[in-house]
Amino acid sequence: MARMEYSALLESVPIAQENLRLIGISVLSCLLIYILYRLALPKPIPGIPYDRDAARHILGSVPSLLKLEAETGATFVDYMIHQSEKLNSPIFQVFLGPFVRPHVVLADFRESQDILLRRREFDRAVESMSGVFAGMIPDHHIHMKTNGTWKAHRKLLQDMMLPNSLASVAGPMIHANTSELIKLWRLKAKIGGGRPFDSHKDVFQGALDAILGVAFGKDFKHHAIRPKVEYLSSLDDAAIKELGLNRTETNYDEPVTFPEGPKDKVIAAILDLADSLDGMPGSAFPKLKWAWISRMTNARHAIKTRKQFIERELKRAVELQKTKEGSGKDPRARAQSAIELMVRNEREMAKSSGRKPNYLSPVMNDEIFGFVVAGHDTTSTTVNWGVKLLADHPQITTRLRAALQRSHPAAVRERRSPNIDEIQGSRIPYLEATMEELLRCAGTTPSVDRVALSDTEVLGHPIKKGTMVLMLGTGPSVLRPGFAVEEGRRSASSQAALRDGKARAWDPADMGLFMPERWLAGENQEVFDATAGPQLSFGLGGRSCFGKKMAYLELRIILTLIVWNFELLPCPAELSGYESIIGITNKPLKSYVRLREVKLGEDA
Ligand code: HEM
Ligand SMILES: *[C@@H]1O[C@H](CO)[C@@H](O)[C@H](O)[C@H]1NC(C)=O
Ligand SMILES: *[C@@H]1O[C@H](CO)[C@@H](O)[C@H](O)[C@H]1NC(C)=O
Ligand SMILES: CC(=O)N[C@H]1CO[C@H](CO)[C@@H](O)[C@@H]1O
Repeated sequence: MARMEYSALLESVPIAQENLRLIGISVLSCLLIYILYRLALPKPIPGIPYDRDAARHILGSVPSLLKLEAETGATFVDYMIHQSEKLNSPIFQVFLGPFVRPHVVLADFRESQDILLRRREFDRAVESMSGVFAGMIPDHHIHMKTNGTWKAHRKLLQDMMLPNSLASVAGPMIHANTSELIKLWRLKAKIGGGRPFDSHKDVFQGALDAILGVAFGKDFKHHAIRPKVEYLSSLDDAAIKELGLNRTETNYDEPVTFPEGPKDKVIAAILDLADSLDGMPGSAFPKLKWAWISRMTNARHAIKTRKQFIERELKRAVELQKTKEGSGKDPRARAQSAIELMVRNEREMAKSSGRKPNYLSPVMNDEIFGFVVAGHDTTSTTVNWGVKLLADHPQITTRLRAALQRSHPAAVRERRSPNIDEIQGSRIPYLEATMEELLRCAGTTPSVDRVALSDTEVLGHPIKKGTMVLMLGTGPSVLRPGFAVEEGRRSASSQAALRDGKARAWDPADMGLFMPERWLAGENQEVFDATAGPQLSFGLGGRSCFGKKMAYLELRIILTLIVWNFELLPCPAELSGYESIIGITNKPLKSYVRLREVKLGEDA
């Protein structure tokens, strides 16, 4: 009816018709824009503290985040910690862009632990993990809901983490490859005469070699560190002088950049892919997401190279299995790589569910590549933080070296590094404690995400199904004093855990310090206690780190060999400090080392 009248009016007044239409369109557009604007504005969850300015901005918290980043070099995790302090609250919400529902941030270990371990209504936050990994490894279980498919995927490589596989496959491989890194660093320490150099790439590539060895076995032909060792060993005095690597009267504090020599193509492809992932966990922010997508196009070649080489390795593993079966021996007993175990598991899983094995599927390809990706950046970042922390705490490093030397007397006598059997056969509480403390202070993975599967409560605040909860692993209650929380606000299971004596907390007076002793118990600090206090480095519960056991083994081997072979001397101030950048992991902005070889027998 109304429309009829309206058009009748228009027909009767033809001159005004055009104007009216324009006005109508303008009003409608304004209304639409206004509605869109209102829709795009953050919709705070009632009762949970937030930054008032952010709630009034269409981009929510992003402008203040970028501002803090520009002014102080802070990462988004620093921003979260900053917010918790500004709002003086263990729980708050942030708004990560238009049309995005609020993210709840939890800066309280006890409640995080409760969510991760005991609360069924929370699961992996698939969207946030997918932001990071979906482009590269779409069929990997890391960004799947906890369901049957996830379980089947995890089964493919699960027995790689059994003590037997770790001892016979991972240990020797990691040790051999880390020894190669030690060789490289000996050369660098000698050629540079103790000048500082960037350790990041070496550690990254050493860890890559190690995990590639574990994944694909002894015959894998692509190495990152070995060509560098060969290249540096080939330089004579004249070349060293000409390249400006030598120490002179004046350059002791100047970092040396060592030439790298020729690079392996497959290694280069993997490194390119890893680089393209860096910057991803910020993908809640559109700017970074676009950066990622455009880089993906550049990374296309690398993706193809990687798919092809893994397919080749898969075929090789299938052939190997056939040969072993043909020889009539138990193929499992002699599996010598993760990919071999995976092929075997695929065959068994196929057999038990009456289907044909699919050895070259995208799932197989992504699971083994995900093993490499998830496994090496995390570990090498932790080691890079580790060498910094150890260099800045010489008394701790000296104590650690003494503990290592006491535990490996034969190696001291024979003036060599401990071998893999010695390292795997020893339990050294001070080494365990140092590893645990490095993990706590490094903040390699500074937060853990979960999503609510149903309407529920966190610290007494109702949240809706689908809300993401981000738990800080390096903030209040882990690395700095936490907030007081009224016991009644905690969940029932959290309160029960306290009654059962299962709640842990650090002493606020020293929780910010790097102090391995905090993990030691007993009269003479002779017992390592992994549950001494809050630690979120590997996440917790059913979706915690798949590779944790291997990560500990790797850290044990790498730390032992580095501390055994080198004194870590302080670097100049401009090459030191604890600022970080966030890639796949939270990395040190500056990772330099200044090394002096430990000569066994001379200092004893
Ligand atoms: C110091 C080294 C490492 C750190 C700090 C680390 C940290 C983490 C964290 C925080 C998570 C998420 C946990 C959660 O949401 O509760 C995770 C998951 C995972 N990690 Fe690690 N990790 C390390 C080494 C490794 C290694 C060596 C591997 C494999 C060889 C690995 C494979 C994985 C996988 C596959 C997942 C996903 C598990 C799932 O979604 O079910 N990680 N890791
Ligand atoms: C499990 O969840 C993933 C998504 O996270 C989905 O692709 C898959 O189909 C699910 N599997 C089952 C058995 O529901
Ligand atoms: C320069 O390097 C060579 C080769 O490593 C070494 O023998 C020599 O002592 C170095 N010179 C100085 C001044 O350190
Ligand atoms: C890159 C590299 O050095 N890889 C080695 C890792 O360890 C295994 C086992 O000794 C070697 O076969 C690899 O060549």
